[in-house]
Amino acid sequence: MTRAPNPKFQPVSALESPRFTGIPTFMRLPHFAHDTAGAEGVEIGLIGVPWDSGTTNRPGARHGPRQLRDMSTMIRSTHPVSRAKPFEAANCADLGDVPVNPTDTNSTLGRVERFFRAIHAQGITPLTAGGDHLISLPVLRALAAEGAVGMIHFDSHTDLNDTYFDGDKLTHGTPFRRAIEEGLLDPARVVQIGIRGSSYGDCDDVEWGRAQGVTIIQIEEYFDRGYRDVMAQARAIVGDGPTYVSYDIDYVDPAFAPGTGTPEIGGPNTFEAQQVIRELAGLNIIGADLVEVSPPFDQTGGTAWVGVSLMFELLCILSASCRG
Ligand SMILES: [Mn+2]
Repeated sequence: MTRAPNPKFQPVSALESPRFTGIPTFMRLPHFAHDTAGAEGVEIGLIGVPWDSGTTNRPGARHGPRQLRDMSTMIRSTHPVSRAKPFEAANCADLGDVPVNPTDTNSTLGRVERFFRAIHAQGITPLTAGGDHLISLPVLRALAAEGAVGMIHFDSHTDLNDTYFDGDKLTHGTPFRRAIEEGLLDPARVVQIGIRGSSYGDCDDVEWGRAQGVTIIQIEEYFDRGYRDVMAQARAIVGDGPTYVSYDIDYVDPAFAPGTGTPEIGGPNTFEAQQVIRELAGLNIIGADLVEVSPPFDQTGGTAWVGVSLMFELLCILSASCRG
């Protein structure tokens, strides 16, 4: 925290050039392709995965990263509570978008995995903007290559379903079932928070998850206990082992974040949406994502603004945790 900020990785200052000017990279950071010399020294990479072909209902998350970048130009440099200065604490850069294949799921999963394997080998911690929630699967395939990791997952849905339609195992409702089956996640170190909404059949997703050892905290329990108590439990469950954070924007009540594929009422407001991230401080977090922002369903950009504000919260946690 005491080292001098690296001038190469500073965002454009809004005190010098107004925030509506310039090319909208994530948080006005410099952009470097990960496989070029410019990316040397990057510690946290902000990456877009503009892909939504895993979506089973309302599409549009492929347009998320671009609108998130646009709205992210409103982010300033210092956290209001912790006073964290993530752009000084770690070398952050916009590493661009993964070149996805919008017409082929397996091709895209391969492209995303290769991209994240490369940046993982470079020692870069990813903060990813989706895209629909299936993108977390290839990210985990890359980051958990050395062994199963834990996960704190904020969402209305478990995303632990088995199949859709003609037995399709790869949709945005199935990524974490696949990740557990593939040994990428240690279910005893997985916590899902905020689960709600009508369910398929006999809630097979919840039952299967609990049978594997996943801790699933439905929204009724969350509000009964309060976020501090719930997050204390989440911290204890993941412990100090490597932990991924996956944040679906539909965790937030659709009054605040309507621009998403599968909204569910009865959720946390934006204040609690921030607080739960602040409770992650000090954990061993190996990467994080913010997924399911669908700009066509909120053309005001309000949902994307909520999304990038949560990405800034995540960045403050990641930058502290990657500096040690
Ligand atoms: Mn989800």
